[in-house]
Amino acid sequence: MQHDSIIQFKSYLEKPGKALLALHRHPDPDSVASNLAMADVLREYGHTVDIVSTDAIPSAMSFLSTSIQFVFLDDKVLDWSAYDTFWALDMAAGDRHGIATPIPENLNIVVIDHHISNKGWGTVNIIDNKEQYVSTCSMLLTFFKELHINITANRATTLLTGIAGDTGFFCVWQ
Ligand SMILES: [Mn+2]
Repeated sequence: MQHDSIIQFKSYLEKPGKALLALHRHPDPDSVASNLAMADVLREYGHTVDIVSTDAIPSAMSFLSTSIQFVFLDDKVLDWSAYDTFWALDMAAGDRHGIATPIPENLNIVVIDHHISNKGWGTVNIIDNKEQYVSTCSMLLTFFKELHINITANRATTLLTGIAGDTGFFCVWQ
């Protein structure tokens, strides 16, 4: 991971605010898990956090931490002005969240994503252009370790779930 990516990540992490996180449509384990792990760390750093979703989450993932309640946007409407920063994890493009309300132009957006198709649609773009990471959860694991963020048992389980999901249970040569 490039050093400047870590610096950017750290600077936003250490600036507590009102954080919005969102699952991508038809949320998969990497989307759910990366958002849960990031939300947990953001809270540790003093941010208030909401995770929104426009789709239901497969019940098979219900074993993951429930300390953070998902906000389901059944009408796909969101008041973006309630937030300082949108942490867009595992979201290859700016419309993948399915939210109908347009994103205000002045909102800070931190994109953290492993999809090579991601063109960098955020204010800060931490993207794996070299296909070094199999999942967004793998990227977070690297960031957390580099910054000496405690990988609690809950965070480890959560990140492993995302990595297992995106690799078809580690059946990817990378
Ligand atoms: Mn993914």
